[in-house]
Amino acid sequence: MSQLSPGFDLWPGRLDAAAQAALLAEVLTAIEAAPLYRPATPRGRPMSVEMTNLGPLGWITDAKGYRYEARHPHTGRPWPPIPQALLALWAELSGDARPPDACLVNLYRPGARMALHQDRDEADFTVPVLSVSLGDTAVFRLGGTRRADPTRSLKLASGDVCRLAGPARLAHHGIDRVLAGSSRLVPGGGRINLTLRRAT
Ligand code: MD3
Ligand code: FE
Repeated sequence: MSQLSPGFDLWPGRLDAAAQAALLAEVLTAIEAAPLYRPATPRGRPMSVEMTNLGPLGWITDAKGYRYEARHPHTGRPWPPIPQALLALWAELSGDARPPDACLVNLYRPGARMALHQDRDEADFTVPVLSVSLGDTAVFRLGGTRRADPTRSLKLASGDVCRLAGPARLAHHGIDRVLAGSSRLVPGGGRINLTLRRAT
C-alpha cells in the first residue's frame, strides 16, 4: 500500500487476474437485473459514463438533482446486492466497522470521462470511500478540498484498489481519460469502476 497524499491510499494490483475475472462476472450478472444507463446531470447534460448501482442504496442524478435512491430509476426495482467479495474487501481495507450501503458502478466505454468533482451526497464524510478498478487503465486526477487546489495525475489499472479517507474524502477528483485497449478484461472494451460508500 502507498499513501500518495494525506488520506489517499492505493493498493496497486490488490486483486489478481482470477479475482478480477470473478468479480467482473458477478457485476455483469447484476447488470442484467439492473441495466447500465446513461444518467443526465441536473442541468440536463447526458454523462459520458454509464451507471448502475448495487446494494440497498444507489447514487443517481436527474433533473431533480443528485441523491441516493433504493430503486433503479428505469426498472423501478431494488438494486442487486453488493457482491460478498466487495464486502470482504471493505471489511479488510476501509478501516470502518460498519458495512457499505451503496456501490456505484461506472462503465467507461472509449471516450468516456468524468469531470473534476467532489463526492458530497453522503451523510457522513468521516466514512471512507473504497474504489475498485477493472479493465482498461484510467488516467485519474486528484486535487484538494478546494477546486483551485493543485492536482496530480495518476493511473488506475485493473485490480487496483484505492481508499479516500480523512482529508482526501472531500478532494476534487475525476477521470481525464481511459486508455483504450490496455486490458482485455471487460467484454467489448472499457473500464468499470466500483465505489463502495456509506450513504446514510
Ligand atoms: C476521491 N469515480 O464514482 S474512482 C465516483 O473512476 C468517481 O469512476 C471515479 O469519482 C471512477 O464518484 C474515480 C476513485 C475515487 C472515488 C471516490 C472518491 C476517488 C475519490 C471520493 C473522494 C475523493
Ligand atoms: Fe467521485
